[in-house]
Amino acid sequence: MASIAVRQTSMIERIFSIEIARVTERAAVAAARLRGRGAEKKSDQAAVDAMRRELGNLPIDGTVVIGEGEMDEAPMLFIGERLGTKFGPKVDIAVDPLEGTTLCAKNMPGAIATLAMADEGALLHAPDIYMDKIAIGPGYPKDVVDLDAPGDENIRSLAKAKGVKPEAITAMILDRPRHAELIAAVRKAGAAVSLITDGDIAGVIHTARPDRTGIDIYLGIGGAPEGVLAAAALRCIGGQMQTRLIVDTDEKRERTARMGIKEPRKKYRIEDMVRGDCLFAATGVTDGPMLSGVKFDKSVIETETVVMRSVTGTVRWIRAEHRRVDKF
Ligand code: VTB
Repeated sequence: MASIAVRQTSMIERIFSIEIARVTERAAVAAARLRGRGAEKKSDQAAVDAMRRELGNLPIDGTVVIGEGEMDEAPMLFIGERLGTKFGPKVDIAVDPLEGTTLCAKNMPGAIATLAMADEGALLHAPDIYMDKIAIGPGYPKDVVDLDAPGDENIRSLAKAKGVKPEAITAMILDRPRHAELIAAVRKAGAAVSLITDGDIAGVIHTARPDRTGIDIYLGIGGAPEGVLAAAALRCIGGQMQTRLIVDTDEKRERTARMGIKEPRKKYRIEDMVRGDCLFAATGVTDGPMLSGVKFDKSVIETETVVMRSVTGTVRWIRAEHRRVDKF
């Protein structure tokens, strides 16, 4: 009896790995219609509406744990919102319907629609505050780099573990004034720095395939919700990540406590942010190094989506042609 139940659960979970692609596809198409219009809020809202509509059709009893904000500040996909038909497994859902609203508004590379799903209680309920992050790909000894070590030291440790000179290492970092010192330290160690204007979920994912992306390590401070989504992706494809919430005001301390976080200064690893198996999906909105953006043809809309499943580590790249253009 128990084994039938287990088989059914894993079958449902396998089916969801395709179903969640539908959700991010719809969100990406909705946002892509507004690419390059300088309309950050509008394109985000379009992605939110589409994602929420599609999630509502899934046979899940889902709760949004990473969403558009707390209940009073976000009308849709707010943290705590229940989604799905309710007839199905209890799951946590983390969403970023449009990661890189500015990239979409300016039609710059790298905007994506993204989502992660895990068993109820498995995902860290991160408030929308900053988070310090460090991530590397698979195949290295545990904790070879350390969130609390200086940037140059991490570059040297990583280079040694990879068996190369620091000059052969490339770090990806968000281009922000707050990272000036970090960038200088990484360069001082001899490594190259690849700067991005937005989009650190993709930034972290890049580290999982350094041979293809040229990125060995992701460093710096970005959004905490994006950190949890990135951790879900790395849980599926392998790699290491360490993070810490930046709780530097009373207001943030309160919000963090309200999310149920008891140790706000804790250094999180992937298994602390995603405590169990998960699914991750992302669809390109604008063309980017990881995913192609949505292409609109007269009768067909093309999307590219990556779906990952931690149970097996399978990564699927789904290029879809949607014929019912009117349905999107
Ligand atoms: C990052 C990045 C996002 O926010 O998390 C960043 O991944 C952090 O915030 O795409 P700041 O912009 O305040 O530095 C985004 O750029 C936008 O959500």
